[in-house]
Amino acid sequence: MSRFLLAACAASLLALPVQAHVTLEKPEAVAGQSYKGVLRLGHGCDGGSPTTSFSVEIPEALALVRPMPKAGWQLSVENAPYTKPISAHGKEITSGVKKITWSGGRVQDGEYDEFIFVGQLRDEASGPIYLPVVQTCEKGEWRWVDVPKAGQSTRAPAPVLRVAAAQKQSTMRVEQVWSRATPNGANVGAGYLRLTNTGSAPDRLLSGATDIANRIEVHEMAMDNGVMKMRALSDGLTLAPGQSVELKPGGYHLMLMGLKQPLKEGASFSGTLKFEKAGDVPVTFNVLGMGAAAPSGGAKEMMDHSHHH
Ligand SMILES: [Cu+2]
Repeated sequence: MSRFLLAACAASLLALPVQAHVTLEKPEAVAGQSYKGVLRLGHGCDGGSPTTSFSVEIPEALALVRPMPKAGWQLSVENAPYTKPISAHGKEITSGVKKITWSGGRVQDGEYDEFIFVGQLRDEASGPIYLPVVQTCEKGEWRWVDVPKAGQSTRAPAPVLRVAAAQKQSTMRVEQVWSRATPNGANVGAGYLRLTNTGSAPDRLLSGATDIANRIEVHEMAMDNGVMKMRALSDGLTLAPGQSVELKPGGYHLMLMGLKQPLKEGASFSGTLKFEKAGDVPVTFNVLGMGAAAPSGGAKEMMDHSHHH
């Protein structure tokens, strides 16, 4: 290979900025969360013409958008009604920014610049979201609007934002999870806890599971012909929004059916509770003494006494 060709290869490697599409500095986001979009401009138009205007279209999945002004540039914003309103700070917002244009500035071909906005991804946003950009130069323009199809490369791809689903926050608060020691040979055990439905819809505790028993049922104690009896709640235990329910000895409780090993005071074991809406919630049961009535307050006192005497 001649010296000339080598030089030409090196030059083409150095010419990489031609490949610098308009991209987002942070191409990943999470549904329901705020997002700061930094659009990066890497070069001018064909022939090295300087950029004088930069506009971006905002998809509906990106709501509550506010552009950042740039010194030396005029900012103009087009608003449009949302097809679906979004609530912010307790208010229904029915329209928002559809297009942002920065114009009247100048970015030379060999320079780099950024165009910035903030917004919030809707809860239901998912997958790739495209933000078409038009870069206008003194001579010509680049339309960064192509949406790539599988296996195809495009000359001027639109900046893409990949949106991940939000981690679902549990709407069921589970506290003070405990159990009672069992005598050797017992084939059932009990579990107790306090539940609070922090969601806005009713939910039901359906059942549970643990490695140390065949299954966990939801039971209640109730008077039947003057006799206290327990029965399985086949429809589960319903909690209204905001409601707290304590599962405790003599009332609602979890029943560990087919206990595989005795429960020893001071030990703990894990399991999951199954809720109709909140789904599977992992829990750890702390095993208290056989006579324990609750993990704090009176029960603790009782236990402490039993140790002292
Ligand atoms: Cu029971």
